[in-house]
Formats: sequence, C-alpha cells, structure tokens
Amino acid sequence: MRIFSGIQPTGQMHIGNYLGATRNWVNLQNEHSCLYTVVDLHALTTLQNPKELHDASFEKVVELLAIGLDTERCALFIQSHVKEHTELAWIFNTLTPVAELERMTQFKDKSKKNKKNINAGLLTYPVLMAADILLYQPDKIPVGKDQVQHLELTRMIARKFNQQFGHTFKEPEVLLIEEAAKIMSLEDPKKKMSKSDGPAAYISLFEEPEAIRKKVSRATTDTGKEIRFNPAKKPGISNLITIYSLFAEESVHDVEKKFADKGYAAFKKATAELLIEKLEPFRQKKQELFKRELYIQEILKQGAKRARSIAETTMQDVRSKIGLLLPN
Ligand code: AQP
Repeated sequence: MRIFSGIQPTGQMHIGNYLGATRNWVNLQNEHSCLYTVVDLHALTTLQNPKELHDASFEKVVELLAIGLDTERCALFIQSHVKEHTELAWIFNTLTPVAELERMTQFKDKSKKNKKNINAGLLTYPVLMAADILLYQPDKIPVGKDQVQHLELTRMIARKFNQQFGHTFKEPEVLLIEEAAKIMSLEDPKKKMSKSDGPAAYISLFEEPEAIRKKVSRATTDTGKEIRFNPAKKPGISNLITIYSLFAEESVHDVEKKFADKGYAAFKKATAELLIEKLEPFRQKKQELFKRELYIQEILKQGAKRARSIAETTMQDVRSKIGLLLPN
C-alpha cells in the first residue's frame, strides 16, 4: 500500500497533530511505502514572514525525525522541492467549482481568523492539497478529522479528471484513528486543538515540563467532579481522558476506573506527569537533531529525489492527457 500525508510548518507540532496524524505516520512506515511532506507552500496562506517560514520548515523536519520517522523506511521531503505540486494544482484549479471551495469549513474558519488577509490561496488550499496527494497515486491518507472534507474534495477532483480525460488517478481513502481524530482545545473543548488559537489552547510535543503542568492544570473542565467520559456533557474532562488514554495506551474505560474515586485536580496532575514522561524523549531528540544540519539536508535531498521520480511520471501522463503541446 502507498501512504501519503503532509504537515504545515507553522508553529510546533502539538499533541493534536501527533495523536490524530503523525503518530500514525511513524507506525505506517514499518509496513507500507510512505511519502511524507512538509507543506511549506500551504503555510504561505497564513505565514508570510520569510525567516519564520524558512526556520519553521527546517524545524518541522527535525520534529518529524524526533518523533520517529526513519528515512530508511519512508521518504521525507519539502513540498516546494517538487515543482509538480504547483503545476498540477493549477490544472486542478480549472476543474474545481469555486462554490465547492467556498463551502470548506477550513476556509471559513481561517477567513475569520485572518480577516486582514483573506487571500486566494486560503480558498484554493484544498486544490493544492489534492495535487499534493494525487501526484503520488497513494492508497491511504492518514489525517485528522478536520481534513476529511478536503479528502472528499480530492476524490471528487480525481473523479472529474478521470471522467473528462480518461482514467489517470486513484481515489485515495482517508485513514483515521477514530479515537484520536479530533483532539480538542484545552481552553475551549468544543473546538479542535489548534496552534492559531494561542499557546493556552494546545500542548506542543516539545513543551517544557513546567509549561505542561501549567497548561493541564488550567485546562477548562466541566461542572461536577467525576472523571467520566461523556463528550456532550463533559467535553473538557472527556478530552483529557482521551489524551491520557492514548498516551498511556489504556482504554477509556480503564482510565475512568483508575480515577473513579479521584477528583479533577488529581486526574489533571496525573495527566501532566504522564505527558511529561512520554514527551521527554521527543524533546531530547529534537535538541540533538537540530545540530545535524548537513544530515537533515541530505535526507531532504534524497526524499525529494524519490518523490520527484513518482511526480514526474504522473505529470507526463497528465500533460499528454489534457492536450499540452509537449517540448521535444
Ligand atoms: N486537534 C487535532 N486533532 C487531531 N488531528 C489534528 N490535526 C490537526 N489538528 C488536530 C491533524 O494534524 C495534521 C497536520 O495538520 P496541519 O499541518 O494542517 O496543521 P493544522 O491543522 O493547520 O494544525 P492547527 O494547529 O489547526 O494549525 P492552524 O491553527 O495553523 O490551522 C493533519 O492531518 C490534521 O488533520
């Protein structure tokens, strides 16, 4: 099976990104042919500071290696190193109805958050994402729930292209980790955990122990005092139970039982200590890897080479199918 996925170089990876998507990337590399990319061009829709984008792209690669991606077993590359992404995105732009893009939840959310810069890239983001994916003809895409709508659009674009120009693209399927598909904000547990809601909303995977203690202890909880999983009535505690259960690798039921006679304060303390223990190796590895710039550059060179070889084959087929006059 071929697996493909991407992550934006905006801010540090948080536990929502990890539990919902990137932890699965690490597991999948053992059994499948995996391509993973840091989508720097996507980040331009919200991050237009050259130094920040440059540094964040390098940092994201370091983070992915720190959590366990092994480039002997997967290809890791930077989106902009493979030019075919933008070429295919342009072609897909001409097939995608604007109305479909305007109804995307992420576009609506991000337009609200970026009122001063509602650029065309925010609207066409899912078209570039469709190009990222379809270039590699993957079977499955491991993502969090927030990306499912974009995946449906990707499948629609693939179908439309195939109908119009002859069968070219596979329709890839989404791969969700059901229990982790949507980790919620610590501040407002009715919203997904998101970097752009500010540092109190999320826990970075590389957060200092003291900050983890503070953030968990301040996490919004609900009325009552029982540790009971009920996302509708107790969204705050349920979110913490989910986080605890996934990091401890214990079922939700076992977590409820373990804390049955404890209050919120004791449960939060235990959750913070568990996170500190589980995240410490990532923090250390990240510090080590930061110093190995040449090694990282070599990894990215090899990753792009592997990605390009697949992307070029797809694009040759696409160019000829849509009737572009090919150079000699
Ligand atoms: N809260 C979440 N729960 C589960 N999965 C999540 N993902 C993101 N948030 C959650 C998944 O992480 C992968 C990488 O996502 P991204 O690079 O698109 O990051 P993002 O969605 O932009 O993350 P943020 O924090 O929400 O960033 P901002 O605030 O900048 O928009 C994807 O597979 C995503 O599903």
